[in-house]
Amino acid sequence: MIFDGYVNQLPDTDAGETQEWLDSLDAIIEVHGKTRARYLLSRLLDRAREAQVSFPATVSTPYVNTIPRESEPWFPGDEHIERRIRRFVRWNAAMMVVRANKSADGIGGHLSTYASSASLYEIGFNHFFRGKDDGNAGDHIYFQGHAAPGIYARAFLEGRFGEDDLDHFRREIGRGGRGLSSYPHPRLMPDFWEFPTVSMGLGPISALYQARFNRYLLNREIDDTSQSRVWAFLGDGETDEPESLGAISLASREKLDNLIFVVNCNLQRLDGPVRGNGKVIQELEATFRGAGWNVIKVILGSKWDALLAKDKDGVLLNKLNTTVDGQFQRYSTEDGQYIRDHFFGPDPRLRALVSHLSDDDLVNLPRGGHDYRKLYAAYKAATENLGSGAPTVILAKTIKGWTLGPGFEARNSTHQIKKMTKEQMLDLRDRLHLHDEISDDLIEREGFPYVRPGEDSIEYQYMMERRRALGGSIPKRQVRPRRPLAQPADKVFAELRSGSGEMAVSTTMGFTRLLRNLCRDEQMGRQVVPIVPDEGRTFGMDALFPELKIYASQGQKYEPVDHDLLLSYAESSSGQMLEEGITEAGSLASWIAAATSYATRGTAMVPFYTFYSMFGFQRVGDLIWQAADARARGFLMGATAGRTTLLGEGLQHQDGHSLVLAATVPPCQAYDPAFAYEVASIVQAGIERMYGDNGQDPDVFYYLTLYNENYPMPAMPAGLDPAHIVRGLYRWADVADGTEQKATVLFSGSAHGAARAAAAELADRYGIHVDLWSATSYKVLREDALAAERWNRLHPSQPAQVPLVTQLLGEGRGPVVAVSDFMKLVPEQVARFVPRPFVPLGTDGMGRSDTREALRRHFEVDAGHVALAVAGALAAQGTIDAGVVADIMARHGIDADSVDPFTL
Ligand SMILES: Cc1ncc(C[n+]2csc(CCOP(=O)(O)OP(=O)(O)O)c2C)c(N)n1
Ligand SMILES: [Mg+2]
Repeated sequence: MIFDGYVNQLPDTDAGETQEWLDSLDAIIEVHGKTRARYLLSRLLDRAREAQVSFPATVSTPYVNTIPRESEPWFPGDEHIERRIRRFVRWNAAMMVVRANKSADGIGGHLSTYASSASLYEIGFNHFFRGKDDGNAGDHIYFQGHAAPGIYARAFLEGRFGEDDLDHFRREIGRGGRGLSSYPHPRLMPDFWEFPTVSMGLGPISALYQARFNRYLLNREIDDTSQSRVWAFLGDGETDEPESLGAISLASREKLDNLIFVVNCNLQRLDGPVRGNGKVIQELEATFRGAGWNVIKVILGSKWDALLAKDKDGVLLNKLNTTVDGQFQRYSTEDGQYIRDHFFGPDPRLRALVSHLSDDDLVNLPRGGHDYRKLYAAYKAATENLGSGAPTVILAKTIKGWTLGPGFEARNSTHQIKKMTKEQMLDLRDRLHLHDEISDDLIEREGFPYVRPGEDSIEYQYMMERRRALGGSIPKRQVRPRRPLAQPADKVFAELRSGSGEMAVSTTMGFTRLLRNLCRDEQMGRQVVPIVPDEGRTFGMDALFPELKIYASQGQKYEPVDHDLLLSYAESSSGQMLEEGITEAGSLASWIAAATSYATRGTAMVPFYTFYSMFGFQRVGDLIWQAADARARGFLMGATAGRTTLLGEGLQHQDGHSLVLAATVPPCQAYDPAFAYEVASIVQAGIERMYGDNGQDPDVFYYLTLYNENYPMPAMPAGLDPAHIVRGLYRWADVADGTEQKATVLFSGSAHGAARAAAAELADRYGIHVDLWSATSYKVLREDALAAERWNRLHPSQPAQVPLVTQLLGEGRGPVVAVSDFMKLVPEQVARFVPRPFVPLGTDGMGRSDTREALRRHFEVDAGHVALAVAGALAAQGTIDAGVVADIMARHGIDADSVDPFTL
């Protein structure tokens, strides 16, 4: 306990006074009981807080609303009209899911999630969420993915969608792909959704880092983000994802009072209760409060207020505190008699509290999350929290499937129900009091009809006026460059193109230079965002600390231990680098915020996130997929790449497959450059594609592997068109004049060393001349080839297109051996498009630790194995004598019976 280490170590300066206080407490407990004692202690703590007697916060409070009735603000809206609007939204949201499943059985969708959260959204739409029509960026709102039908239904009421649109919910292929996406997907609805959320946990962590990124933009005086709040709506079940809660301490550390989480606590997830035997709201309160958040619980609807006011013995409070969620869920499905007997029943004092209420009244004691005024109070408090330094979480207790009827409400199966019987629909209509609008005739004619109040209706006028006052309809995604990005000067890249002379350097070092040069660029340098996850030193980026400075919202309040060194750890509130600490998920979320800033804020930023390549696609692959959905533009730099190049780290560090995983993400432009000039050319072309206007799809991002092996970086060959580097393959060295080309070796990344050594040996010792090609991107080559193949399949009567890789390699003769520090699957992406015998070499198998030489021998990607592969393929063709093969094996000491590294 906090007290053990505190009270027991301090001298008691007035023992008599202490004893008096203790005696009073004892007396209270004895005479009035523990509940009263607890109440008094809470009052004392409250008073102490008011008087700014700092005291460690208690992490949980009783199971009642945080904002007492007396502190509820005046509600400025028209409750009646807003309720009517809400009912129309509820109705249409339900109809669109039911109709979707009628027209295509099994198409899915969710009825109950939105039904539980309608008020949580509507209060925001009518009173809080800011739009973009005033030219500013507005609020950033992360809608709970499964609540999408409700958001569409509101857009329908606002006239943004028609019935045909609603009828294309989850039908994303017809009508030229203009369906309504199942969940928030900017990739599929780029004018509507801004933030992808449906993979549980990614919404909350992205929202958190978006709020942080807004502060970064503000502190660096790049964009005035002070008027934008970030709202994240999430499910209570969703909070079990590590990403949901794993970063919340950052929000309070960074004083993100521009951030509001709203947790829809319907006590259920997909299969059943979130905490049947516990209390999820209490658990979340403790977690968030412990992390320094402002926690607002909205548990009880207004009708409970009178009961609580009468609860002199604290029995009601005690019952609320001790009833577990599973039981609350049960009460939601039972009648008034059951509630009277079981909740209020056992204790006569409790039973007496509700003796004046009918059974119906007991059923209708609503949860706070369905009480509009309580929610208004919570949202208002949250939005007035700016300046407090604390982020806010609203924990709103709701019922899953609310208003949908007994077949839905709080049922364990409710998450999955997508259909309604006619009776259930009629019941819903009655419950929503929509008889006038939805006549029996209409139902007879249309089955499950949509209904929309006309433009002259008071509901329409009211909701549109509210949205106008708040900056227009949302959600809305807009690419509206408020701060366009100028292209960097060409000289930024010149240093890398000229090579390193005799000096041995790595592509990582080259990239760090490039990053520095980019940041110094007069035109766009300020818009570069270098991001590292506590790995800057590993990549030599500590060199950037003093110049760029590490972003720290509170500046640097200490004198760093290395202050006298050239490369000291320099933090500043206007720092440019984001040093995220050991969180790949957080770093990726930061990167996404920066990489989508061109749209969310109209402020194009160019983020470079540099990380251990092993901990990228593999560790946070789902966030990368989310980035693709969000149309992120930026650079992911997979450093310490290669299963043999990063030596000594073993199987959890040595990456030989991130390029395989990268191949699964369509917009990802994945490159495996060997030389610094290749890195420079790819980055230059990438910036132009993503932020310039060169006619190519700009909604892509780049993944480049970087290695830590040092070698002299060659200058960019004279006459080499940088576009040839970007297209994925170019001839790096032809055979010597006057010799006959017998085979071809393709290399990528650090494997160029083995390829070049093998080529030299084959030529010098055996007169076998090979040309060397740098394969910078098998992914790009494959996608080009697939496109050609598809075109040919669909246009059989027209002249066939020839894939680029087929054209390029069709020029040569003999076998093609491809070597890289990645799995064979990487070059195999193009195998069937290479019009010659194809032999891939690669690092298949789990990694292990040893020297580079030993590892390359082990994985059979060293010079000896490249030479062997070339000679073996030539011998198989009958072009050379088999003796050459045997000679190569003998000279290199290659053991034909060594164990296959894949099996180890
Ligand atoms: C990463 C991930 N895992 C699983 C799912 C499947 N899934 C969708 S909704 C859901 C339950 C959601 O419960 P909760 O967060 O409480 O939301 P509610 O619908 O109750 O508001 C699950 C498991 C998912 N979307 N994402
Ligand atoms: Mg839930």
